[in-house]
Amino acid sequence: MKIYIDGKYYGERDAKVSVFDHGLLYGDGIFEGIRAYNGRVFKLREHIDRLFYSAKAIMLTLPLSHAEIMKAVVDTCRKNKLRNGYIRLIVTRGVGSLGLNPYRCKKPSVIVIADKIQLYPPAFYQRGLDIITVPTTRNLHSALNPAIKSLNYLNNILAKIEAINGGCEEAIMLNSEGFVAECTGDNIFIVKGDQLLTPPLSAGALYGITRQVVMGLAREAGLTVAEPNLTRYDLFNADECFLTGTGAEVIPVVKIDGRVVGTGKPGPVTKRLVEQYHSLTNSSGEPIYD
Ligand code: PXG
Repeated sequence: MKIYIDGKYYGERDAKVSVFDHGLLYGDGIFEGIRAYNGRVFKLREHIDRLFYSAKAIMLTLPLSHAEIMKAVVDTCRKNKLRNGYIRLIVTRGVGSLGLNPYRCKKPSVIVIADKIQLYPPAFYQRGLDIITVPTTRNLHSALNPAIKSLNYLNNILAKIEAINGGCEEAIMLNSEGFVAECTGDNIFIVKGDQLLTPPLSAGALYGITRQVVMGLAREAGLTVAEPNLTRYDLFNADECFLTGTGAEVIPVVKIDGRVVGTGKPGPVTKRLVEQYHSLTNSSGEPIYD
C-alpha cells in the first residue's frame, strides 16, 4: 500500500508522522472518511467542502487548494489500484513544540490512506441492528462543536466503548438536554407515517454526507423530510429507524434500549432507501481512471 504524505508516497512501514505533530499530541487536526465504488470516489467534492469547513472552524489553513486535495485523493487511489475501498484523508496541525500553541506549528500535514473497507456483516443489514442509548453525552456545541470532524474523537470512542460493553455495535448519543444527537460514527433517522425525521445539526449531529444524500432520495420518493429535536420517546414509537454513514451506508435498526422498533424487521421505507443509495453509489462519483 502506498500512503500519501505531503506530496510524496510511502510504503506502510515508512508512512510516519512526528511525535511532535499536534495531531498526535492534542488531536489537533481534521479528517474525512470517503468511499470509492466501481473506480469512482463517491461525493468527493462534498467531503472536501466539509474538510474546508472543519479547517476554517479550527483556524487551520490548508496547504493545498480544493482542487489539489481532490487530486491527491484520486491520485492515491490510482497509485493503489483501488476501485472499491475506504479513503482516510487527514490533515494534522503539523509539527510544533510540546506546548498547546498551534501557531508554533508551521505547516499542516496532509495524509491520504486508500485501503480496503471493513464492512458490517451482511446479516446486520438483513436483520437490522439492536442498539442502545449510552451515558456519555455528545459534546456541547459551545465546547467542541460536533460539526467539526476533528481528530479528537474521544467523545465518540467513550460512547462506542459503552455500546460494545453493552453488547451492541452502535450507540445512540443524546445531547446535554436529552435530545437525540447521533450515533458514534453514523447519523440516525426515523420514519413516522410519511415523514422522515433526523436530528438537526444544532442537536449535535454531524453534517453527514450520507445523511444529505438520503434526505434528497427521500424527498424524491415523496416523503416529507424534517429535522426536529427528537427524544428517545420518538425513537421508541417510530415506524422504522436506520443509521447512515459513509462506512455503514444505510443500515436498519430494529431494537433500541430493549424496545422493538416498528415490526422488529427492516421496514419498507428503509429497504427502498438502501436500494436507492446503492444504485447511486454504483453510478456516480469522481472517476479514478480515465
Ligand atoms: N456522525 C459522526 C460522528 C461521524 O463520524 C457520521 C456521522 C456520518 O457522516 P458521513 O459523512 O460519513 O455520512 C460520521 C462519519 C469508520 C468511521 O471508520 C466513520 C465515520 C467517522 C470515522 C470513522 O467507520 N463516520
